[in-house]
Amino acid sequence: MAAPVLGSEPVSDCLFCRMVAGEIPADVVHSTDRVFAFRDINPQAPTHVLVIPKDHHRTVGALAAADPALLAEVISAAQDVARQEGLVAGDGEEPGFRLVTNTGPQAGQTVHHVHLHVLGGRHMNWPPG
Ligand code: DGP
Repeated sequence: MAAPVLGSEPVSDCLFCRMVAGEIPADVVHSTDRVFAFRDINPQAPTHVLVIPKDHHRTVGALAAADPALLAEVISAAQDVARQEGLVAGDGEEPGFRLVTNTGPQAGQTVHHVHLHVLGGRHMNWPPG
């Protein structure tokens, strides 16, 4: 049977589904019933955490269409991670962070289970490469 495109069932050959299932180790920084966050294996900044829904959805657009409340939970978890990592600015303070979600090959999406990159701890340039 073909793998689901918009469905939420775990996908056996999905790296991130396997990390959620505990089959592949992850440096977990945040976990709830529906959301999971772990450090990126190839960090691009002092803080580089990936925040994902535990359910499998391929892209942010697919998740928004299938379960907008879950997308809100993922964004809220990213904010919690940023706070936990000391990246949320207080009044007049310096820190900040960037949320990135790559969609499709031209944008550099390599893992087809939607994820938010939480990047911080260094000055960010714009536009991104
Ligand atoms: P993207 O290129 O936007 O699809 O991001 C995928 C990210 O996943 C990339 O920054 C590297 C990360 N990644 C790939 N394999 C692993 C892994 O086995 N463990 C962890 N922690 N991260 C991984």
